[in-house]
Amino acid sequence: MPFGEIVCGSPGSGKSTYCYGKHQLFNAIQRPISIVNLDPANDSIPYPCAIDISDLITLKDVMDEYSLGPNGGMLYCMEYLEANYDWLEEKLKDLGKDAYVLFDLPGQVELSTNHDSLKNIIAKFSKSGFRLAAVHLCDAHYITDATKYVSVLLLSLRAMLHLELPHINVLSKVDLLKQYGDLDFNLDFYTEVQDLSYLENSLSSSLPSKFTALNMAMISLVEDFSLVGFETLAVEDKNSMLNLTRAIDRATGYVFVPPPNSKMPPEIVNPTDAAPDLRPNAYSLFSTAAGPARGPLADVRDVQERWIDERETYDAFEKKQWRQEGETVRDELARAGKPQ
Ligand SMILES: Nc1nc2c(ncn2[C@@H]2O[C@H](COP(=O)(O)OP(=O)(O)OP(=O)(O)O)[C@@H](O)[C@H]2O)c(=O)[nH]1
Ligand SMILES: [Mg+2]
Repeated sequence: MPFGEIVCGSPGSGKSTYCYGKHQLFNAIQRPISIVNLDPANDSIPYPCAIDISDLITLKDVMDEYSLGPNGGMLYCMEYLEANYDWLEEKLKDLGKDAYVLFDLPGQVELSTNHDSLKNIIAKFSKSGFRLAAVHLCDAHYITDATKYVSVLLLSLRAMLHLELPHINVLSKVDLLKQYGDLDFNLDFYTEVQDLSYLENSLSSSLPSKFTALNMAMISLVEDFSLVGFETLAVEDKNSMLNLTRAIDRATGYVFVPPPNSKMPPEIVNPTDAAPDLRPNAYSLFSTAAGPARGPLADVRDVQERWIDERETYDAFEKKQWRQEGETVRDELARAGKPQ
């Protein structure tokens, strides 16, 4: 059964970079992955592309031929893809029944909030057997301002209701948060979306009172649905990528069984050295996969410590580790008489 992720989110939220990062991570752990570029304006694709919508249609051709602007042209491209779904279906079949496919979408938010083509295409994926999750990236910069955070909450809720898939919202680029100054609350306040009434002070200090009331009304709408929450992502950080991968696997029900004799990074499976409660139970792989997340940066308070409170200390520590690893490799090469 093929599995996959619909990677969506606003322009520049980090979708293509995330796909590339995931490609590198999955190759390292020998887990299957194929990436489908569904952005017809993506002319500098960073990752190896299994299927590219540009082979079917490009935004530039549509804009030239029909005198459309970039937004109208993008919607046309998606409608064209929906009408020519056979093209995509044939190519997806070639990826095999055990494929794990990332669909890198364009940044136009209306595609995941109110336009029907993407939703119809997703329905066709599901009909052909795909188990999918929507991975909705939001730039973490938005949590630095209460009004922007409210807009992100609404956008995320709207995408969840529209796409009707198992849904993971992600605050991307958390590694940059520290440079935007102090947050009003700890990171877990923004990721857990528990008691948003605390936002009232921040909202009333930056807006006329009538807008504060409107914002508070929207907040209570988000709270009433009680659906929105966020994972975090710093794409260059392996632990961050592994934790997000785990959250997505739990949403889709994917259980990764490594190929026999494969060499795994120590953080993932270490059957001999790990404490018993950290070892996967070969007889209940699914319960292990669906169990509580453990390991580095699994808790959002650790993410806050890593990227906000103690960022310099961690950066210095990692730099030292990399230097030591480099020296070890160099020494080993020298001992083996190989060129460095
Ligand atoms: N520091 C940092 N930068 C990131 C991260 N993820 C993405 N970026 C940067 O954010 C910028 C936008 O990333 P893209 O991957 O092109 O974003 P996108 O969502 O694909 O953009 P569109 O396709 O235009 O909608 C790039 O400069 C990336 O290097 C991250 O986790 N940390
Ligand atoms: Mg992109």
